[in-house]
Amino acid sequence: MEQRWTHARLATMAGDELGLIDDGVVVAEDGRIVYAGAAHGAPVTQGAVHDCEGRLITPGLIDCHTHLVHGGNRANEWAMRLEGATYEEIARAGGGIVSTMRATRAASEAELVASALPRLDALIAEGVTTIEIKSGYGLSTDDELKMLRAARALGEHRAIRVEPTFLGAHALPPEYKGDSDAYIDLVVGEMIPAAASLATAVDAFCEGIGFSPAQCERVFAAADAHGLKVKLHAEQLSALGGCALAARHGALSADHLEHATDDDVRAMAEAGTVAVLLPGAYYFMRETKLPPVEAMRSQGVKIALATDNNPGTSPTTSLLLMLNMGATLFGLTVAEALRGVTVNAAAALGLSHEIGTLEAGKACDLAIWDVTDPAELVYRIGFNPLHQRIKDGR
Ligand code: DI6
Ligand code: FE
Repeated sequence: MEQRWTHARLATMAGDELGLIDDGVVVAEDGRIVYAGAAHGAPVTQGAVHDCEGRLITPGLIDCHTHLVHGGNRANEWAMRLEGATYEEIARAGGGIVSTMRATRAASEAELVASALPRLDALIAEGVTTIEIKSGYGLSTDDELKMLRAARALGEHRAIRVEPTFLGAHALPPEYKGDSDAYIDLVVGEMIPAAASLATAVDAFCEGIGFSPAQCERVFAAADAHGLKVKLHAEQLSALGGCALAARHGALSADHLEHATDDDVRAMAEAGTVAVLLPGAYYFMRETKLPPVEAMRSQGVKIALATDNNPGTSPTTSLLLMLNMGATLFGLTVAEALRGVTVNAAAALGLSHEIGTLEAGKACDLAIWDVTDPAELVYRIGFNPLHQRIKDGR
């Protein structure tokens, strides 16, 4: 079926900036964009016409880094942190990721889906049409697969594209009693082969409280062997060389990056690895070390922004808030912030050919906003001006 959205201001994200078109039209056929551009050049079509009355249309938003599926929450640990305990102290005392592991193991697939749905709905209400969801709180083969199935099921409960990522190397489960190499044996020997049909990418937590670069390298090798794309949590709490490792392996993205060096950024630029910045975690952890945004800019590294929704370090379900935080905390421009949740987020998922811009041939995923100036989307704090969200033309 043909459809046409008229009298719109388009932020197509084509080219290097916002790709603004003042009197714009989007034409779609069978869920795909066949034209996005100036009204005067639009093809003549039949079918439904939607008058946007001057509203702004952006590509549907993309949250390219989340841990949306998880059991329970950690409000209690947050309260402890407010009384002086540190994240690392809580993690070493058996709290942290491992407490979410226990709650996640105790939940059925259906319970994981049910608990994630309100979070997903919050993102959908802000115009999100694609979401990446990681496993990583099961930490046994069965529980990791359960998380991935729950992530996929969310994409059947709602009109949203879900990209499931396998993050078995997120934390060491206590039954391994400190033997992280033995756990990585399980990740590469059993989990990745079993997850290969459910996940589209493999991630790991390269960190002092996570896994070493050498261990992450084993995870990447297994991912390669199963034809899965890779990405990495790198340089969040310390500089371990994760970025360089990710770049060497042609990773889609390296994520967090507060402690990344200029050399890391250069390696990412050469490899085309996207920098996924997570201002919610920076804020919630009261981090003070800023990611090297200026180096990313000058080296031409693509920057994406995501919620990192997770119960420990970023309990946010607002990608619009991340736009504001990316600008206020990290110094991104309006165009950088908005490209970070559209075209560059698509690149971080290896989906540039499918989504992220308003261009012929892409999926007709639109966010129609009750604003005319794109800066309003970045400027407001805690206000949602979404007028309508279109997924695959519907
Ligand atoms: N980095 C993070 O910020 C989250 N995971 C990761 O690898 C934290 C996960 C948690 O604390 O539950
Ligand atoms: Fe994360």
